[in-house]
Amino acid sequence: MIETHRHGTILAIQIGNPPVNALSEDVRRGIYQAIEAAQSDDGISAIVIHGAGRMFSAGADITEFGKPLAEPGLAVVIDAIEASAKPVVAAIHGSALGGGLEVALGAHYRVATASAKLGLPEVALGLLPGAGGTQRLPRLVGIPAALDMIVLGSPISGAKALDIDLVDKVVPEQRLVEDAIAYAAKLDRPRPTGERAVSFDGGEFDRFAEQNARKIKGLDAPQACIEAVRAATTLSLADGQEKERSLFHRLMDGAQSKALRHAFFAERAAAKIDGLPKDVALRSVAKVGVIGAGTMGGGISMNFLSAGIPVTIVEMAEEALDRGTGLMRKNYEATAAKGRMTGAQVEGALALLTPTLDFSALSDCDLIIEAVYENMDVKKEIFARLDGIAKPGAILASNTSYLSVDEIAEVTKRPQDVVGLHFFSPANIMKLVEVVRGDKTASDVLATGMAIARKIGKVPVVSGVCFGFIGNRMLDPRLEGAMEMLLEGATPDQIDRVSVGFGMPMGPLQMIDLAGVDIGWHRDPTRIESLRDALNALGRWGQKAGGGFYDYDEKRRPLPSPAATGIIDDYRAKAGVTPRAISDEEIMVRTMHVMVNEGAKILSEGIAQRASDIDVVWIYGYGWPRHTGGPMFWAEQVGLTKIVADLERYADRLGDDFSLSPLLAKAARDGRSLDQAKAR
Ligand code: 3H9
Repeated sequence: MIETHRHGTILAIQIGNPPVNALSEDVRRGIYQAIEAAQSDDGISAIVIHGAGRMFSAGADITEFGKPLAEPGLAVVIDAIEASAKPVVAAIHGSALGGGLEVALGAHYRVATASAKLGLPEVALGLLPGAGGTQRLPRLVGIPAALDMIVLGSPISGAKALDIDLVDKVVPEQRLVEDAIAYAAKLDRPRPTGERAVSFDGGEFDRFAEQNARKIKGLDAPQACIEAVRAATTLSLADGQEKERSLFHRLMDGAQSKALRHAFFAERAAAKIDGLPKDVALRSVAKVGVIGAGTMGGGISMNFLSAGIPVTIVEMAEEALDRGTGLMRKNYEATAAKGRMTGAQVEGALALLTPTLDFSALSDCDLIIEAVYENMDVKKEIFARLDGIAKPGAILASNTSYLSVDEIAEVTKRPQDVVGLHFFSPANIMKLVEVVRGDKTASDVLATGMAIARKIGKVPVVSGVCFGFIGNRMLDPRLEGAMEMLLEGATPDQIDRVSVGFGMPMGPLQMIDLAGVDIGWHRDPTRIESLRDALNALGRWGQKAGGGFYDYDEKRRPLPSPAATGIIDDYRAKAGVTPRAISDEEIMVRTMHVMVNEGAKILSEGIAQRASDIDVVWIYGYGWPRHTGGPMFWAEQVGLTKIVADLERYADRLGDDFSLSPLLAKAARDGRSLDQAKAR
């Protein structure tokens, strides 16, 4: 865990706790003992702390949270570092995050590699830096930079850290420890961070709150972070730390942190595939083909281009190809205009793109992703053609969002090479990819699908084959519930407000407006068999047509629509429906609880490997509020017994297709989690 080495009069303390050098009990004790022993050792003049392996340290050991704290606590260790009579230098490479950076803040001097990542991401776990970070960082870098790092949780590079005086020197990675030792050898006295005063003008907090109001609304941790940093401006280090500690414990006991910590581990659990050897050899993906230059195909291609992987994109007609590539350029340029890419990066990415009308140009691609519209016959035709031209061993993927990957694979002579890669719109931005495992998908194809998704910055989740996979299958009852309640008497705003109030980015009807009210429409305005038909017949196809359930202002904000209200009223009258009052509770059950029920079915059928995978799908694919942990975690916190009781209470309004998931019923009855109930 902790190794010490002497280099002349310098003591090097090395943290070795793979994979991320988390500051577990043994590590804390080891650092503490080494620092204490050094104080009375006349042969030691200064100390260097560094990390073994990939990084300095990713911070406190999150797996220890919620258990009784084993002494010494991290704050005690860091106070001992700061109190050292001999100068202490932190030598940082890889990541110094959370408690890891707090150790470095307790040191008297810091050297780092230019590419090191320094940050206090505790806020993402619903916490604040609880080992002095909120008190020491403002003393070193001032209030505005400290607020950015602590409240927003955004890490900075070693190079940037040098600019803001967070580190004293940048050194090359291969000479990190050596240079840190040389640096330490020249130091003659400690320089405790806690003795510094914080410089501020008083207006920083208001300016920060104003700029970030939207990002931190409704979240406990950012508010507490601000409060803690404010304490640093008036209190001594010791009193400030006392304040920090009490805020930290309050957050740790709260529901939001529990959910956010669940989300952290859920995301990592999703990377693990049942029944797959960990060391399965991946197929190499050096060149990608994309079929279809529509919005999806273009967005998918951009991910690979941005990651430096060449893409050949195929369309049927010159005009569609030009439109698609033009849109990609426009999207890249918009990103550059926001300062997130340079002009050279835009040109560099686009230079990797080969647009073509020649299908056979895909023959040298290692991974080919079909992204044409949702029609089984068209997809089968494409895969049959692909089978004829793709090189042996190429991975053939479909971006289908509902259709059977098995049926698509059947038309090829290599069903083992076929997999689903379901991206979410806009595909260049949304993080989720459902990696759909067909009956015959080979292990290395599945593992490569997961790995390549991660390589382009996505969060992949494995799904089995069923209509709509994990995400869209759960979306269906949610949208259906919303449409039915609209017919029965609720207004669009009333329905959507319940979801937005819960923390979703938009309600179900706003979502239909965004995707297109006319998706799947038969396009015959005289055939009106549903409320959606009635809206479509009058051109209310959603945002793209200026309005659907809502009208939209120039900033695309939804406004109540008299036109839509008229159409809805007429349709209700024709359908002989007398509108009734619908409670928010009923809306909740018919738009949220029904998803949980469907999720439980997805779990029991083995479509999802574990309940937390479903949470990851909804957090990253649909903007489910992360601080509630995802639909399945949320349901377990509310209590499965209550979820079931609510569903049963409204059962007669949930439609003939509704049936309670036996797994959900069983878990509720036995007082177990869904995963536990499934395992039994
Ligand atoms: C804190 O410090 C509180 C203090 O202020 C106050 C205390 C009093 N602990 O992400 P990866 C595991 S809060 C335990 O796949 P990467 C992770 O679960 C902490 N385990 O690697 C995974 O396990 P498995 C503030 C941890 O290279 C394995 O390590 N710090 C921790 O893609 C590999 O992780 C943070 O929030 C941990 N702290 O990314 C940083 N971190 O293999 C959290 C990771 O069994 N960590 N694991 O699934 C990260 O952001 C990323 O792990 C990191 C590496 C960027 C470091």
